[in-house]
Amino acid sequence: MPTIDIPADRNAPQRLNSDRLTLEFPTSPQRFYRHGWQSWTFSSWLDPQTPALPVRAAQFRVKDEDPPYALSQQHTSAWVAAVQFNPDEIVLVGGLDLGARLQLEEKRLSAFYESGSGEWLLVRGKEEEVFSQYAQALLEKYPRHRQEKVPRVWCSWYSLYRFIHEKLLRRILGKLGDLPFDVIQIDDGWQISTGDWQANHKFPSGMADLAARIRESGRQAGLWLSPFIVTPDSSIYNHHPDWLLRDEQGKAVFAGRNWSGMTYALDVTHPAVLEWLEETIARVVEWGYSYLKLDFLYAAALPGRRYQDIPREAAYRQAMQLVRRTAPRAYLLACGAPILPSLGLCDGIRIGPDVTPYWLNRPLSAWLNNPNHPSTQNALRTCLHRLWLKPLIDIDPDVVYFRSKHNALTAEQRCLMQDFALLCGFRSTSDLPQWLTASEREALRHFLEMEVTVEWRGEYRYTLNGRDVDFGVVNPLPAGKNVPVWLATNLGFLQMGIDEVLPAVWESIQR
Ligand code: 9PG
Repeated sequence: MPTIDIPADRNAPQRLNSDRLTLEFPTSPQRFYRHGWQSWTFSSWLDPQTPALPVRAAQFRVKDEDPPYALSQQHTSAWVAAVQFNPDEIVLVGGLDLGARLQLEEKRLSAFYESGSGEWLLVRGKEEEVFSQYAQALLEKYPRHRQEKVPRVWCSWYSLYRFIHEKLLRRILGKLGDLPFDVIQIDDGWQISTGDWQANHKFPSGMADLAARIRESGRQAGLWLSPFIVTPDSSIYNHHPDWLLRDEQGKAVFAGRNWSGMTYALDVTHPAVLEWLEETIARVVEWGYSYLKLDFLYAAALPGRRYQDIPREAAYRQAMQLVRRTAPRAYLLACGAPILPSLGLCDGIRIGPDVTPYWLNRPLSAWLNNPNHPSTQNALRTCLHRLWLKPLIDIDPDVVYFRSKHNALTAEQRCLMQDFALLCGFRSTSDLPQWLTASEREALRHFLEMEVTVEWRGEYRYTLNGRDVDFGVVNPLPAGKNVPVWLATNLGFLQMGIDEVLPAVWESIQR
């Protein structure tokens, strides 16, 4: 196993090929940059002295972490990590191939490929320089899928959650009027089940009809699907047990719990699954959807025994290649997606957990030691540490809010989210037009239309159109609390029920 010296030349990157390498530093680094595996996974600079503590509730570990390392005692990073010795002295080690992981143990940084070997980039310098060099090296390997204007999106999730129905969406479409959105995207709640991607009873006219209405308004129609997971009520789960990914004991691989219940991963190397995937994607494209938000994608890359014996991230990428071939012109937004294996195939990617109409779900996130969990603060923090991905792919920090109704975020917090979205260059909201005051609606219009000039002023600090903004306020990790997991979980769900579900249900039953 090669032990590598810290690159002597600043800014002269070294490239090497190896299955694993170890860097021994003379002193312990002050900070460690940890990059999360998939969209929602915590990414930030860390104090390496703090122990790597697991998410306390097992039920969230699969959905939020890279499961094989979820209980690791060492700080683990996916594809890239960096260590800092003083403000201008950063060493970055970045894998350029699938399956690269890095772990820090005091003064030693170990980098390895989960299977086989691959290329590494080692570079030393200032933070912005080393990350930019890594992004450039990735860009050579995974050329940007296409360079077009980033679409401005209205998405149904963050107001209505699963409580959508045809009549309500038609009403919203009318009320959006001439607000300059390029895409109206229908999120979770339209399908029969997770796995049966056909319109349910709440969409009696069918999904093609809704797409046609959206397109008549001069916009692209967008649709959410989670094609790599199924729930036990789906026909795949019940009629094609051989399509499920299985662990070494032959048990179906649990892919986490979501709003539809318990989910299980598909074996995306199985020829019948690939055939079904192609049919499913072709069908929604045929319905008229040209923007696909593909969610819970990590499931395809969970560990397990596959029909084809290929590494887990290669299995994911192969399935995404099929999606891309089937929908060559669609805008693909990857969500809950392993980051590096999505590059060059998808147009955009979510780079943080979900936002919420409140700053922090303290029980589910702080008390359970889960900075991956939906919460605006968690979303901003992880996204802030992934801005370096911008040259590679459209980076989606999730929606922003303009509404004050049904919203516990302060005006300052909403403004910070809006500024951050401008920095990312991805603009979307879920606000219902009927929830906006006249001035909020105008502020939204302005946000969608404005030209932005950005200057970087230092770590986390930017000037946006002449205004200084410091995003560093999102960083502090709130203190944990030693309350029982069941109590924290239920209190967290209660907060979601009050702040998220109730307004959505109320809206969905209005005539
Ligand atoms: C639809 C949503 C939205 C959202 C996605 C994804 O159970 N959970 O903890 C959980 C967390 C996040 C989540 C869903 C469930 O969000 O990021 O934009 O599309 O799915 O279900």
